Amino acid sequence: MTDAPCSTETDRLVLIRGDLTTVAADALVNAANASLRGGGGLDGAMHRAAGPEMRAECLKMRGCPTGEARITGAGRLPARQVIHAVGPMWRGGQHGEHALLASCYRHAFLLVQAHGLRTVAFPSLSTGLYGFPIEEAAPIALRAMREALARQPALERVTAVLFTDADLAVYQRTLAQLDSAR
Ligand code: AR6
Repeated sequence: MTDAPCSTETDRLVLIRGDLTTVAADALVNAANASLRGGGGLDGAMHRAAGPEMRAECLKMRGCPTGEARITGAGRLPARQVIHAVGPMWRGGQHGEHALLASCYRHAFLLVQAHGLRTVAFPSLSTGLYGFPIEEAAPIALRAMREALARQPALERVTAVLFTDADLAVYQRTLAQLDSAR
């Protein structure tokens, strides 16, 4: 009998369909905008669910540049912290959008590491109101997640929470393609 395999990056990367505001994790990542003052989409839902304390903390931050992230408490959300990541608005794909999206994920993982967080759940950043095509965003997101899992052994679980079945299918297909290219 062989021992159970040790946790690989693949075991620790989970894709689910769901509502991020109800997912329990050390950190939930919000799809914020540069003002950090809240907005529509997931950002609106996160702020409504978290309550006024998180909003007050966000307002003190004085914004966050696109491609970066900031961390606050999570108020009433089922998490210890919220990481507010500011993804790029899609402007046709020739304005650095891909690099900025990758940078967003990297910054979020730097905060996860700096704060000793072991589980983190992400939405699909930029692919809603900001219009980034999900087929192009998914490989950027999944590569960043796998790189972080490889570099951070203390990271127990990274969950990508997709809002629709169609988005989940894109992520599943993309992950299978990345795996087969290994
Ligand atoms: N759980 C998981 N995913 C969700 C949820 C949810 N509850 N709600 C939406 N999504 P978006 P963006 C998905 O528009 O594109 C805000 O106004 C959604 O289907 O929330 O980064 C901010 O203030 C999509 O796949 O964020 C910014 O101004 C993904 O989350 C701007 O929108 C991201 O959609 C940011 O735009």
